[in-house]
Amino acid sequence: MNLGHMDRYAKSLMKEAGHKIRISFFKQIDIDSKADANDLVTNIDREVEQFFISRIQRDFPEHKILGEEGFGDDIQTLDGVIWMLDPIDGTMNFVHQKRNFAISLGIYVDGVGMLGYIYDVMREDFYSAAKGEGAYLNDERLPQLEITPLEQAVIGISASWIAPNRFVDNEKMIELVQRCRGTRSYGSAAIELAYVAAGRIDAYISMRLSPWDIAGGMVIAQEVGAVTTNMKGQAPHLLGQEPFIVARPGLHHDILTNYIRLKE
Ligand code: 2AM
Ligand code: CA
Repeated sequence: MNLGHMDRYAKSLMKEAGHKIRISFFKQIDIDSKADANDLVTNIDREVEQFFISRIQRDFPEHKILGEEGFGDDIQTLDGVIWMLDPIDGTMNFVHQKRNFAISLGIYVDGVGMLGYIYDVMREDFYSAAKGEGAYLNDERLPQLEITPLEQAVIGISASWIAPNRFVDNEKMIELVQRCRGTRSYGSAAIELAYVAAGRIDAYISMRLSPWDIAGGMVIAQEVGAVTTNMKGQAPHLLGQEPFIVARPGLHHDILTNYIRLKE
């Protein structure tokens, strides 16, 4: 397997898809909802996923694809090469704001993340990493993350997890919000992972993420020393939805042990 070739190929595919999304604002965008009324999907999400799949199937016929919109393969195990794709991460932002969404792609080999990409399409910020070779924002290498105490940390978190909810003890989350320096919510898991990697926020927490939301970002974040786990401190299993945390080392342990109380 030639990872260098796959890396160049994936980067050019991402850029081409980003261009398609930018020009999509000049045509009709049809909005549907999925599981619930606020879980949005558009014809552009579907078209971009189909674009990736047709290219990958043509040029890497042995590889499998896990895509959010379901046009890829039915993935039951992590064996082999799997491209984990979210064609638009942050669809609500795509629809309401026309910015703050990303294409997210991770390429995994036998369950190990080898290549990761997040493309903030409207800013044209391209985050990428190859396992063991560092992470980049456009052409600049991202530095290793240093330790930051909670009192100086900015945490990416949605207000959903501070309000009473069925996943986590929200009183502990209120304590977390009160102790940290500040909170931010960008509405795209991929962008929040990229921001942790770039040192713009210090942690990101979500109680319900899917493999395609985190696959690319995990490769990038790990390359700068961020810790990425589920709320039990284990590697995310990447075959279904799970609570997720990414943070600087030290801070990850502090948040997980002192503030996260899952409701089982
Ligand atoms: P999406 O826009 O691709 O659906 C917003 O809070 C972040 O969480 C986005 O990255 C969004 O991805 C993801 N997200 C929202 N609802 C989700 C759900 N039900 N399952 C998995 N991911 C979800
Ligand atoms: Ca999506």
